[in-house]
Amino acid sequence: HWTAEEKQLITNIWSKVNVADVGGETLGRLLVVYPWTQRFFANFGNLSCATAIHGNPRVRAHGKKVLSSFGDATKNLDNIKETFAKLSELHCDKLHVDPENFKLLGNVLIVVLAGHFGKDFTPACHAVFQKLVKVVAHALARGYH
Ligand code: ZNH
Repeated sequence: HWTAEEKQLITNIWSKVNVADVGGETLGRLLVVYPWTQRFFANFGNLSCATAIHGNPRVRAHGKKVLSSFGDATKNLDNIKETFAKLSELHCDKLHVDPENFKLLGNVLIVVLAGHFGKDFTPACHAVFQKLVKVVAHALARGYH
């Protein structure tokens, strides 16, 4: 369900994404804007304020891990469900992350990408990423039962 243009756009943008920077900023912002999401990271140390969150090396490292994993979607656009099947079970059975959080993270990611790319984040880029984060969130929610 992806056109050649959409695939091209995603590959092109993703090749320019700094996964550590964008990942760290995305997870950090999620924790600031939706503070209840901090409960999943109680063992990450100081999350007492926005400055502490954005300066927390464990937030940055985990954000990088999550965004690298998200990048797998861009390389497997035609089988995103299978790509995230294992992770979906992990987030459900072991981590007990409410799948609503995948949508929140996706929207924060779009804000961060727009900030990083500026004028290059065109309406077409926005549309294709909105679609991608939706498909990924759906794939991650699939293993919930
Ligand atoms: Zn997650 C983990 C991915 C979202 C929470 N994650 C994780 C990992 C990965 C991921 C890859 C690792 C695994 C292993 O180790 O094996 N995530 C992901 C993705 C996404 C996500 C792709 C989307 C896009 N997560 C998320 C959210 C949340 C989370 C939203 C909440 C809020 N995760 C989590 C946790 C964990 C994880 C808690 C665990 C951590 C530690 O290590 O401790």
